Amino acid sequence: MTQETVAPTSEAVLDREETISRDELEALQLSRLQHTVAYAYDRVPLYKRKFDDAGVHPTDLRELSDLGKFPFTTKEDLRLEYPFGMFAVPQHEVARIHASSGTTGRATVVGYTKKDLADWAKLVARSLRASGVRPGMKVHNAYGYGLFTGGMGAHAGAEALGCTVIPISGGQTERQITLIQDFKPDAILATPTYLLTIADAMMKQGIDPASTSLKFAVLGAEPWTEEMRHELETTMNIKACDIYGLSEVMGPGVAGEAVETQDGSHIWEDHFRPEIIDAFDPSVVLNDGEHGELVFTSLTKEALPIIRYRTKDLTRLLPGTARPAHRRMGRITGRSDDMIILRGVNLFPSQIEEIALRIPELSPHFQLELTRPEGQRMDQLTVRIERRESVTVEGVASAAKVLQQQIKIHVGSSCAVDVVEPGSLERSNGKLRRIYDMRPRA
Ligand code: DLL
Repeated sequence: MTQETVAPTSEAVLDREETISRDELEALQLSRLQHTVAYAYDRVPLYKRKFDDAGVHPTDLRELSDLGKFPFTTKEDLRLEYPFGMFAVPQHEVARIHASSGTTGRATVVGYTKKDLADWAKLVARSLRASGVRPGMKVHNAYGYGLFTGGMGAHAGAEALGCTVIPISGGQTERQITLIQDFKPDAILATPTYLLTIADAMMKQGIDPASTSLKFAVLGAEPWTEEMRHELETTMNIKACDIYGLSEVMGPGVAGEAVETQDGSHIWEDHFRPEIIDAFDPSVVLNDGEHGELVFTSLTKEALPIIRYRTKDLTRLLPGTARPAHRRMGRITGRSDDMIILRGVNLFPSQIEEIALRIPELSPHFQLELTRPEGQRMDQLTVRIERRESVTVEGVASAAKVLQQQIKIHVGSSCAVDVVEPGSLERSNGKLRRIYDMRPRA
Protein backbone atom coordinates (compact mmCIF):
# COMPACT_ATOMS: atom_id res chain seq x y z
CA MET A 1 0.00 0.00 0.00
CA THR A 2 1.28 3.44 -0.77
CA GLN A 3 1.77 5.84 2.11
CA GLU A 4 0.20 8.78 0.34
CA THR A 5 -2.60 10.35 2.33
CA VAL A 6 -5.98 10.73 0.74
CA ALA A 7 -6.83 14.24 -0.34
CA PRO A 8 -10.54 14.28 0.40
CA THR A 9 -12.49 16.62 -1.81
CA SER A 10 -14.00 19.45 0.16
CA GLU A 11 -16.97 19.67 -2.21
CA ALA A 12 -19.58 17.20 -1.01
CA VAL A 13 -22.15 15.72 -3.36
CA LEU A 14 -25.47 15.88 -1.54
CA ASP A 15 -28.47 13.55 -1.79
CA ARG A 16 -31.23 15.09 -3.88
CA GLU A 17 -33.55 15.04 -0.84
CA GLU A 18 -31.09 17.26 1.04
CA THR A 19 -31.60 20.09 -1.40
CA ILE A 20 -35.32 19.94 -2.23
CA SER A 21 -37.71 22.73 -1.23
CA ARG A 22 -39.82 22.56 1.92
CA ASP A 23 -42.98 22.24 -0.19
CA GLU A 24 -41.59 19.33 -2.12
CA LEU A 25 -40.39 17.73 1.12
CA GLU A 26 -43.81 18.08 2.76
CA ALA A 27 -45.54 16.54 -0.26
CA LEU A 28 -43.14 13.61 0.01
CA GLN A 29 -43.77 13.36 3.75
CA LEU A 30 -47.52 13.27 3.26
CA SER A 31 -47.48 10.46 0.72
CA ARG A 32 -44.97 8.46 2.77
CA LEU A 33 -46.94 9.07 5.96
CA GLN A 34 -50.19 7.92 4.39
CA HIS A 35 -48.45 4.76 3.26
CA THR A 36 -46.81 4.17 6.66
CA VAL A 37 -49.94 4.48 8.80
CA ALA A 38 -51.87 2.13 6.49
CA TYR A 39 -48.93 -0.29 6.40
CA ALA A 40 -48.61 -0.29 10.21
CA TYR A 41 -52.37 -0.69 10.67
CA ASP A 42 -52.53 -3.66 8.28
CA ARG A 43 -49.47 -5.45 9.55
CA VAL A 44 -48.96 -4.79 13.26
CA PRO A 45 -51.81 -5.87 15.59
CA LEU A 46 -50.78 -3.29 18.21
CA TYR A 47 -51.32 -0.42 15.79
CA LYS A 48 -54.68 -1.80 14.61
CA ARG A 49 -55.80 -2.09 18.23
CA LYS A 50 -54.56 1.37 19.16
CA PHE A 51 -56.00 3.12 16.10
CA ASP A 52 -59.36 1.35 16.56
CA ASP A 53 -59.44 2.26 20.27
CA ALA A 54 -58.72 5.90 19.38
CA GLY A 55 -61.38 5.85 16.66
CA VAL A 56 -58.96 6.76 13.86
CA HIS A 57 -58.38 5.05 10.56
CA PRO A 58 -55.44 5.44 8.15
CA THR A 59 -57.81 7.08 5.64
CA ASP A 60 -58.26 9.95 8.17
CA LEU A 61 -54.73 11.11 7.34
CA ARG A 62 -55.40 13.65 4.60
CA GLU A 63 -52.87 16.32 5.54
CA LEU A 64 -49.75 16.36 7.69
CA SER A 65 -51.50 17.95 10.68
CA ASP A 66 -53.91 14.96 10.80
CA LEU A 67 -51.05 12.97 12.32
CA GLY A 68 -52.03 14.56 15.65
CA LYS A 69 -55.21 12.44 15.67
CA PHE A 70 -53.20 9.21 15.88
CA PRO A 71 -52.19 7.57 19.17
CA PHE A 72 -48.64 7.66 20.53
CA THR A 73 -46.30 4.71 20.79
CA THR A 74 -44.11 4.37 23.89
CA LYS A 75 -41.18 2.30 25.05
CA GLU A 76 -43.67 0.42 27.21
CA ASP A 77 -45.52 -0.70 24.05
CA LEU A 78 -42.27 -2.12 22.67
CA ARG A 79 -41.61 -3.88 25.95
CA LEU A 80 -45.07 -5.42 26.05
CA GLU A 81 -44.64 -6.65 22.48
CA TYR A 82 -41.26 -8.23 23.34
CA PRO A 83 -39.57 -9.65 21.39
CA PHE A 84 -41.01 -9.43 17.86
CA GLY A 85 -44.59 -8.20 18.24
CA MET A 86 -43.84 -4.82 16.63
CA PHE A 87 -42.39 -6.35 13.47
CA ALA A 88 -44.36 -5.71 10.29
CA VAL A 89 -42.61 -8.30 8.13
CA PRO A 90 -42.13 -12.07 8.49
CA GLN A 91 -38.96 -13.05 10.31
CA HIS A 92 -37.16 -14.26 7.17
CA GLU A 93 -37.34 -10.70 5.80
CA VAL A 94 -35.64 -9.28 8.90
CA ALA A 95 -31.98 -8.87 8.04
CA ARG A 96 -30.79 -7.62 11.44
CA ILE A 97 -31.95 -7.22 15.02
CA HIS A 98 -30.72 -4.69 17.58
CA ALA A 99 -31.89 -4.20 21.16
CA SER A 100 -31.53 -1.83 24.06
CA SER A 101 -29.50 -3.08 26.99
CA GLY A 102 -32.57 -3.53 29.12
CA THR A 103 -30.91 -2.23 32.29
CA THR A 104 -34.05 -0.32 33.23
CA GLY A 105 -36.53 -3.07 32.35
CA ARG A 106 -37.14 -5.57 29.59
CA ALA A 107 -35.02 -4.97 26.49
CA THR A 108 -36.68 -3.26 23.55
CA VAL A 109 -36.05 -5.11 20.30
CA VAL A 110 -35.90 -3.53 16.86
CA GLY A 111 -35.49 -5.06 13.40
CA TYR A 112 -34.43 -4.00 9.91
CA THR A 113 -35.08 -5.35 6.43
CA LYS A 114 -32.29 -5.16 3.84
CA LYS A 115 -33.85 -1.95 2.53
CA ASP A 116 -34.04 -0.51 6.07
CA LEU A 117 -30.32 -1.22 6.52
CA ALA A 118 -29.55 0.49 3.20
CA ASP A 119 -31.64 3.55 4.16
CA TRP A 120 -30.00 3.67 7.59
CA ALA A 121 -26.50 3.51 6.07
CA LYS A 122 -27.46 6.27 3.62
CA LEU A 123 -28.66 8.54 6.42
CA VAL A 124 -25.60 7.94 8.59
CA ALA A 125 -23.44 8.63 5.51
CA ARG A 126 -25.42 11.83 4.95
CA SER A 127 -24.91 12.85 8.58
CA LEU A 128 -21.17 12.12 8.53
CA ARG A 129 -20.74 14.03 5.28
CA ALA A 130 -22.63 16.99 6.72
CA SER A 131 -20.21 16.90 9.66
CA GLY A 132 -17.16 17.14 7.42
CA VAL A 133 -16.30 13.48 6.79
CA ARG A 134 -15.49 12.71 3.15
CA PRO A 135 -15.04 9.60 0.98
CA GLY A 136 -11.51 8.30 1.29
CA MET A 137 -11.04 9.43 4.88
CA LYS A 138 -10.02 7.01 7.62
CA VAL A 139 -12.69 6.81 10.29
CA HIS A 140 -12.00 5.50 13.80
CA ASN A 141 -15.31 4.13 15.05
CA ALA A 142 -15.36 4.01 18.86
CA TYR A 143 -19.10 3.51 19.25
CA GLY A 144 -19.85 0.16 20.88
CA TYR A 145 -20.50 -2.74 18.51
CA GLY A 146 -23.18 -5.29 19.32
CA LEU A 147 -26.85 -4.99 20.07
CA PHE A 148 -26.40 -1.22 20.62
CA THR A 149 -27.11 0.54 17.32
CA GLY A 150 -24.14 2.94 17.61
CA GLY A 151 -21.25 0.74 16.45
CA MET A 152 -22.75 -1.07 13.50
CA GLY A 153 -24.94 1.87 12.49
CA ALA A 154 -22.00 4.28 12.32
CA HIS A 155 -19.86 1.60 10.66
CA ALA A 156 -22.29 0.93 7.81
CA GLY A 157 -22.75 4.67 7.25
CA ALA A 158 -19.03 5.37 7.07
CA GLU A 159 -18.59 2.46 4.65
CA ALA A 160 -21.48 3.66 2.52
CA LEU A 161 -19.87 7.10 2.34
CA GLY A 162 -16.70 5.50 1.00
CA CYS A 163 -14.47 5.80 4.05
CA THR A 164 -11.92 3.37 5.41
CA VAL A 165 -13.47 2.20 8.67
CA ILE A 166 -11.48 1.18 11.74
CA PRO A 167 -14.02 -0.80 13.81
CA ILE A 168 -12.40 -0.50 17.24
CA SER A 169 -15.67 -0.27 19.27
CA GLY A 170 -15.71 1.30 22.75
CA GLY A 171 -13.27 0.63 25.61
CA GLN A 172 -9.61 -0.44 25.69
CA THR A 173 -8.61 3.19 25.72
CA GLU A 174 -4.84 2.55 25.61
CA ARG A 175 -5.30 0.55 22.44
CA GLN A 176 -7.48 3.26 20.93
CA ILE A 177 -4.65 5.73 21.47
CA THR A 178 -2.07 3.44 19.89
CA LEU A 179 -4.27 2.94 16.84
CA ILE A 180 -5.00 6.65 16.51
CA GLN A 181 -1.26 7.30 16.50
CA ASP A 182 -0.40 4.45 14.13
CA PHE A 183 -3.34 4.47 11.68
CA LYS A 184 -3.69 8.26 11.62
CA PRO A 185 -7.48 8.50 11.20
CA ASP A 186 -9.06 11.73 9.94
CA ALA A 187 -12.27 11.37 11.92
CA ILE A 188 -13.46 9.76 15.13
CA LEU A 189 -16.96 8.59 15.99
CA ALA A 190 -17.67 8.29 19.72
CA THR A 191 -19.82 9.51 22.55
CA PRO A 192 -18.64 12.95 23.71
CA THR A 193 -17.72 11.64 27.16
CA TYR A 194 -15.76 8.75 25.67
CA LEU A 195 -13.80 11.15 23.47
CA LEU A 196 -13.05 13.07 26.65
CA THR A 197 -11.79 9.83 28.22
CA ILE A 198 -9.49 9.30 25.22
CA ALA A 199 -8.16 12.88 25.34
CA ASP A 200 -7.60 12.59 29.06
CA ALA A 201 -5.73 9.28 28.73
CA MET A 202 -3.54 10.81 25.98
CA MET A 203 -2.52 13.65 28.28
CA LYS A 204 -1.64 11.14 31.01
CA GLN A 205 0.67 9.41 28.54
CA GLY A 206 2.29 12.73 27.67
CA ILE A 207 0.66 12.88 24.24
CA ASP A 208 -0.81 16.22 23.22
CA PRO A 209 -4.38 15.41 22.06
CA ALA A 210 -4.17 18.38 19.68
CA SER A 211 -1.26 16.80 17.87
CA THR A 212 -3.03 13.73 16.42
CA SER A 213 -4.18 13.29 12.82
CA LEU A 214 -7.83 13.70 13.85
CA LYS A 215 -9.68 16.58 12.22
CA PHE A 216 -13.35 15.71 12.75
CA ALA A 217 -15.42 14.11 15.49
CA VAL A 218 -19.05 13.07 15.13
CA LEU A 219 -20.48 12.73 18.60
CA GLY A 220 -23.79 11.59 20.00
CA ALA A 221 -25.75 8.96 21.93
CA GLU A 222 -25.87 11.16 25.05
CA PRO A 223 -26.62 14.80 25.85
CA TRP A 224 -23.73 17.25 25.54
CA THR A 225 -23.38 21.00 25.59
CA GLU A 226 -21.76 23.82 23.59
CA GLU A 227 -19.26 24.11 26.46
CA MET A 228 -18.29 20.45 25.97
CA ARG A 229 -17.94 21.07 22.23
CA HIS A 230 -15.56 23.93 22.97
CA GLU A 231 -13.58 21.79 25.43
CA LEU A 232 -13.16 18.93 22.94
CA GLU A 233 -12.46 21.14 19.94
CA THR A 234 -9.75 23.09 21.71
CA THR A 235 -8.02 20.19 23.47
CA MET A 236 -8.10 18.00 20.38
CA ASN A 237 -7.84 20.60 17.63
CA ILE A 238 -10.83 19.13 15.79
CA LYS A 239 -14.25 20.15 14.54
CA ALA A 240 -16.88 18.35 16.63
CA CYS A 241 -20.44 17.87 15.36
CA ASP A 242 -23.53 16.26 16.75
CA ILE A 243 -25.28 13.12 15.53
CA TYR A 244 -28.62 12.09 17.01
CA GLY A 245 -30.74 9.01 16.91
CA LEU A 246 -32.45 6.29 18.89
CA SER A 247 -32.90 2.60 18.30
CA GLU A 248 -36.70 2.62 18.32
CA VAL A 249 -36.70 5.09 15.43
CA MET A 250 -33.59 3.74 13.59
CA GLY A 251 -30.31 4.29 15.44
CA PRO A 252 -27.69 7.02 14.83
CA GLY A 253 -28.39 9.25 11.83
CA VAL A 254 -31.98 10.31 12.48
CA ALA A 255 -30.42 13.78 12.53
CA GLY A 256 -26.96 15.16 11.84
CA GLU A 257 -25.16 18.46 12.18
CA ALA A 258 -23.48 20.48 9.43
CA VAL A 259 -19.87 21.43 10.10
CA GLU A 260 -20.18 24.78 8.35
CA THR A 261 -22.89 26.04 10.71
CA GLN A 262 -22.59 23.86 13.85
CA ASP A 263 -26.01 25.01 14.90
CA GLY A 264 -27.82 21.78 15.80
CA SER A 265 -28.66 18.58 13.99
CA HIS A 266 -30.86 18.60 10.89
CA ILE A 267 -33.58 15.98 11.18
CA TRP A 268 -33.66 13.99 7.94
CA GLU A 269 -37.29 14.75 7.30
CA ASP A 270 -37.57 12.73 4.10
CA HIS A 271 -37.46 9.68 6.42
CA PHE A 272 -38.87 10.94 9.74
CA ARG A 273 -41.66 13.33 10.63
CA PRO A 274 -40.89 15.08 13.95
CA GLU A 275 -43.36 16.73 16.34
CA ILE A 276 -42.89 18.44 19.67
CA ILE A 277 -45.52 17.82 22.32
CA ASP A 278 -46.10 19.10 25.81
CA ALA A 279 -44.51 16.35 27.95
CA PHE A 280 -47.08 16.90 30.70
CA ASP A 281 -50.10 17.17 28.39
CA PRO A 282 -49.28 15.08 25.32
CA SER A 283 -52.51 16.06 23.58
CA VAL A 284 -50.93 19.47 22.96
CA VAL A 285 -48.72 19.63 19.86
CA LEU A 286 -46.38 22.61 20.22
CA ASN A 287 -45.19 25.03 17.57
CA ASP A 288 -41.69 25.17 16.14
CA GLY A 289 -39.42 26.98 18.58
CA GLU A 290 -41.32 25.78 21.66
CA HIS A 291 -39.64 23.39 24.11
CA GLY A 292 -41.18 20.00 24.72
CA GLU A 293 -40.84 16.28 24.08
CA LEU A 294 -39.69 15.08 20.70
CA VAL A 295 -41.96 12.61 18.89
CA PHE A 296 -41.09 10.76 15.68
CA THR A 297 -42.99 8.92 12.99
CA SER A 298 -40.97 6.88 10.53
CA LEU A 299 -41.82 7.42 6.88
CA THR A 300 -39.97 4.64 5.07
CA LYS A 301 -39.28 1.83 7.54
CA GLU A 302 -40.39 -1.67 6.61
CA ALA A 303 -39.53 -4.02 9.48
CA LEU A 304 -40.52 -1.71 12.32
CA PRO A 305 -42.69 1.21 11.27
CA ILE A 306 -43.06 3.52 14.26
CA ILE A 307 -45.97 5.90 14.71
CA ARG A 308 -45.69 8.95 16.97
CA TYR A 309 -42.95 7.48 19.17
CA ARG A 310 -42.48 9.44 22.39
CA THR A 311 -38.70 9.77 22.73
CA LYS A 312 -38.75 11.47 26.18
CA ASP A 313 -36.00 13.72 24.76
CA LEU A 314 -36.62 17.37 25.52
CA THR A 315 -35.78 19.91 22.83
CA ARG A 316 -37.36 22.19 20.23
CA LEU A 317 -37.60 22.37 16.46
CA LEU A 318 -35.79 25.15 14.61
CA PRO A 319 -35.83 26.14 10.94
CA GLY A 320 -33.36 24.46 8.58
CA THR A 321 -30.14 26.34 7.79
CA ALA A 322 -27.39 24.40 5.98
CA ARG A 323 -30.14 22.05 4.69
CA PRO A 324 -33.01 24.55 4.47
CA ALA A 325 -35.91 22.08 4.03
CA HIS A 326 -34.89 19.92 6.99
CA ARG A 327 -35.69 21.39 10.40
CA ARG A 328 -33.04 21.32 13.08
CA MET A 329 -33.41 20.18 16.65
CA GLY A 330 -32.02 22.26 19.46
CA ARG A 331 -29.64 20.54 21.84
CA ILE A 332 -31.33 17.89 23.94
CA THR A 333 -31.49 19.51 27.36
CA GLY A 334 -32.19 16.13 28.91
CA ARG A 335 -34.66 13.28 29.00
CA SER A 336 -37.89 13.64 30.89
CA ASP A 337 -36.94 10.49 32.80
CA ASP A 338 -33.45 11.84 33.60
CA MET A 339 -34.73 14.97 35.25
CA ILE A 340 -33.77 15.45 38.86
CA ILE A 341 -36.50 17.07 40.92
CA LEU A 342 -34.71 18.63 43.84
CA ARG A 343 -36.94 20.30 46.38
CA GLY A 344 -39.37 21.23 43.64
CA VAL A 345 -36.74 22.49 41.18
CA ASN A 346 -36.17 20.62 37.90
CA LEU A 347 -32.55 20.02 37.03
CA PHE A 348 -30.66 18.22 34.26
CA PRO A 349 -27.02 17.10 34.27
CA SER A 350 -26.42 19.16 31.10
CA GLN A 351 -27.14 22.35 33.05
CA ILE A 352 -24.38 21.47 35.51
CA GLU A 353 -22.02 20.66 32.60
CA GLU A 354 -22.73 24.03 31.03
CA ILE A 355 -22.03 25.94 34.25
CA ALA A 356 -19.03 23.90 35.42
CA LEU A 357 -17.20 24.17 32.12
CA ARG A 358 -17.31 27.94 32.29
CA ILE A 359 -15.18 27.81 35.44
CA PRO A 360 -11.56 27.45 34.30
CA GLU A 361 -10.38 25.61 37.44
CA LEU A 362 -12.89 22.80 36.99
CA SER A 363 -12.67 19.85 34.61
CA PRO A 364 -15.54 18.30 32.61
CA HIS A 365 -15.40 15.19 34.80
CA PHE A 366 -18.27 15.27 37.25
CA GLN A 367 -20.97 13.18 38.89
CA LEU A 368 -24.18 14.13 40.59
CA GLU A 369 -25.06 12.36 43.80
CA LEU A 370 -28.51 12.51 45.33
CA THR A 371 -28.90 11.58 48.97
CA ARG A 372 -31.41 12.00 51.75
CA PRO A 373 -29.39 12.43 54.95
CA GLU A 374 -30.59 10.41 57.99
CA GLY A 375 -33.55 11.92 59.75
CA GLN A 376 -34.05 14.61 57.10
CA ARG A 377 -36.90 14.99 54.68
CA MET A 378 -34.96 17.15 52.23
CA ASP A 379 -32.91 15.68 49.40
CA GLN A 380 -29.32 16.76 49.02
CA LEU A 381 -27.45 17.15 45.75
CA THR A 382 -23.68 16.87 45.76
CA VAL A 383 -21.76 17.81 42.64
CA ARG A 384 -18.54 15.84 42.71
CA ILE A 385 -16.14 17.32 40.19
CA GLU A 386 -12.46 16.94 39.39
CA ARG A 387 -10.21 19.99 39.48
CA ARG A 388 -7.94 20.71 36.53
CA GLU A 389 -4.41 19.42 36.91
CA SER A 390 -2.85 22.91 37.08
CA VAL A 391 -4.99 24.35 39.88
CA THR A 392 -3.81 25.22 43.40
CA VAL A 393 -5.62 24.42 46.66
CA GLU A 394 -6.79 28.06 47.03
CA GLY A 395 -8.02 28.01 43.45
CA VAL A 396 -10.10 24.94 44.16
CA ALA A 397 -11.84 26.46 47.18
CA SER A 398 -12.95 29.53 45.30
CA ALA A 399 -13.98 27.51 42.22
CA ALA A 400 -16.21 25.32 44.39
CA LYS A 401 -17.88 28.42 45.78
CA VAL A 402 -18.41 29.90 42.31
CA LEU A 403 -19.96 26.66 41.04
CA GLN A 404 -22.30 26.52 44.03
CA GLN A 405 -23.37 30.15 43.49
CA GLN A 406 -23.84 29.76 39.75
CA ILE A 407 -26.01 26.66 40.21
CA LYS A 408 -28.11 28.56 42.73
CA ILE A 409 -28.48 31.51 40.33
CA HIS A 410 -29.07 29.65 37.06
CA VAL A 411 -30.85 26.50 38.23
CA GLY A 412 -32.33 27.64 41.52
CA SER A 413 -31.05 24.74 43.64
CA SER A 414 -28.75 24.71 46.61
CA CYS A 415 -26.18 21.98 46.43
CA ALA A 416 -22.89 20.84 47.93
CA VAL A 417 -19.77 20.88 45.76
CA ASP A 418 -16.96 18.43 46.34
CA VAL A 419 -13.88 19.16 44.23
CA VAL A 420 -11.85 15.97 43.91
CA GLU A 421 -8.44 14.98 42.55
CA PRO A 422 -7.88 14.64 38.79
CA GLY A 423 -8.48 11.06 37.66
CA SER A 424 -10.48 10.03 40.72
CA LEU A 425 -13.93 9.78 39.09
CA GLU A 426 -15.00 6.91 36.89
CA ARG A 427 -14.36 7.50 33.18
CA SER A 428 -16.85 6.95 30.39
CA ASN A 429 -16.66 3.94 28.07
CA GLY A 430 -19.68 5.00 26.04
CA LYS A 431 -22.81 6.53 27.48
CA LEU A 432 -21.72 8.02 30.78
CA ARG A 433 -23.79 7.68 33.93
CA ARG A 434 -23.86 11.10 35.57
CA ILE A 435 -26.52 10.62 38.25
CA TYR A 436 -25.99 8.46 41.32
CA ASP A 437 -29.28 8.34 43.18
CA MET A 438 -28.55 7.07 46.69
CA ARG A 439 -31.90 8.09 48.18
CA PRO A 440 -33.74 5.36 50.04
CA ARG A 441 -36.38 3.77 47.83
CA ALA A 442 -39.91 4.82 48.78
O1 DLL B 1 -27.81 6.19 21.29
C1 DLL B 1 -28.18 5.90 18.93
C2 DLL B 1 -26.96 6.68 18.64
C3 DLL B 1 -25.75 6.06 18.55
C4 DLL B 1 -27.04 8.05 18.40
C5 DLL B 1 -24.59 6.76 18.24
C6 DLL B 1 -25.91 8.79 18.07
C7 DLL B 1 -24.69 8.14 18.01
P1 DLL B 1 -30.18 4.51 21.99
O2 DLL B 1 -29.19 3.69 22.73
O3 DLL B 1 -31.51 3.92 21.67
O4 DLL B 1 -29.61 4.95 20.61
O5 DLL B 1 -30.36 5.83 22.83
C8 DLL B 1 -31.16 6.87 22.34
O6 DLL B 1 -29.80 8.55 23.44
O7 DLL B 1 -33.32 9.03 23.03
C9 DLL B 1 -31.30 10.34 23.55
O8 DLL B 1 -31.79 10.39 24.87
C10 DLL B 1 -29.83 9.96 23.56
N1 DLL B 1 -29.12 10.57 22.43
C11 DLL B 1 -28.78 10.03 21.27
N2 DLL B 1 -28.10 10.92 20.50
C12 DLL B 1 -28.05 12.07 21.21
C13 DLL B 1 -27.50 13.36 20.98
C14 DLL B 1 -28.49 5.71 20.40
N3 DLL B 1 -26.85 13.66 19.88
C15 DLL B 1 -31.14 8.03 23.30
N4 DLL B 1 -27.67 14.30 21.94
C16 DLL B 1 -31.93 9.20 22.78
C17 DLL B 1 -28.33 14.01 23.08
C18 DLL B 1 -28.72 11.84 22.45
N5 DLL B 1 -28.84 12.82 23.36
